[in-house]
Amino acid sequence: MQIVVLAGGTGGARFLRGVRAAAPEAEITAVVNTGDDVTLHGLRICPDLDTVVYTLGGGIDEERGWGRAGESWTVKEELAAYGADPAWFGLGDRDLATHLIRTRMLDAGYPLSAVTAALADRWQPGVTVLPMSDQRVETHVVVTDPEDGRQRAIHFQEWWVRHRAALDPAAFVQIGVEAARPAPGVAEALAAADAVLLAPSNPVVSIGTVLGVPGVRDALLTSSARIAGVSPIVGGAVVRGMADRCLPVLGIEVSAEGVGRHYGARADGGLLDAWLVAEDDPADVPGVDVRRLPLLMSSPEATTALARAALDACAR
Ligand code: GDP
Ligand code: FO1
Ligand code: CA
Repeated sequence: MQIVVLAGGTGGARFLRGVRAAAPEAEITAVVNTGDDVTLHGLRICPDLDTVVYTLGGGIDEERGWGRAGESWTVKEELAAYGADPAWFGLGDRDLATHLIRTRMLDAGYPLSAVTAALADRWQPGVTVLPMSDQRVETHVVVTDPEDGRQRAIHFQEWWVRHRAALDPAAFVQIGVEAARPAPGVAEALAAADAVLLAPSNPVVSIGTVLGVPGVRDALLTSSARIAGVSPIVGGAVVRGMADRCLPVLGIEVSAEGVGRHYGARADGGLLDAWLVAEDDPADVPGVDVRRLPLLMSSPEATTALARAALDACAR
């Protein structure tokens, strides 16, 4: 069985752990958002790719949902002692090794997909981890500068980490997306898929960014596989993170129904054959097979059950 999962970082990675447990014999391909990627201190950092590889490879710090377990921050402290900007983005000592390897390989001319495969080789995630694209695509956020009231774009990481999404976002812009193409293997995996899953990831800056890469949506829709999505909104709220700060920018209601309608029914040119929502959540999504079940990935068992239900929704 061949499964493709579109994913961001923390939510996507945890869901992927469940898919791997629910379908141990399957060939699973994760197509991961790279819009969060950023260059800081001269290093190329790919948060969602690293969260997926660390989580599936057993290296993630579970509580943070990013970076390495057993981390130390000596280099970060030394950088701060030099007054090196930015101090607001924490690079752990163990995590730094990943960014050093990635930056060296990118500088040597390897595409991001090859770099990701090389890093994953150490971690053995048990799924194929593909960046959505080998071309650089960065999410920037248009905000009104509190100092001078003028609109300007800041990198997503500055908005998310430095400002904790407190600056009202006027728009999300994926710089470079027009020139991007799906990474090698993405279209092929979608063409061969028996099941395609939209992880319970941020619908705007994770799933939305992946879908925005020219060619991805077409590859999804020409796939013979059924497409099932899992709502990242439970009880009208995010489970964690700040997707509720992102959804209104696209006029999407912060609800399972709102996100489901946003993805849309495949019969109407949208993406979904099925939509998984929490048991008490209203979700009238015309043309979509809405299925209700516990949606919190609160334990490995719960996560596996959720993943299994998503795969069942793809079964013919
Ligand atoms: P990020 O890139 O680190 O922000 O992670 P993702 O975009 O992959 O996922 C973030 C989303 O995961 C948030 O909107 C959360 O609401 C959602 N999420 C986190 N834990 C759970 C969970 O247990 N169940 C569901 N349904 N969604 C979750
Ligand atoms: N998130 C934070 O809130 N604070 C940090 O200092 C931080 C550092 C960091 C370093 C490497 C990395 O891969 C991720 C990091 N993140 C940090 C998380 C990151 O901003 C988010 O995981 C995603 O980009 C948001 O989806
Ligand atoms: Ca992310």
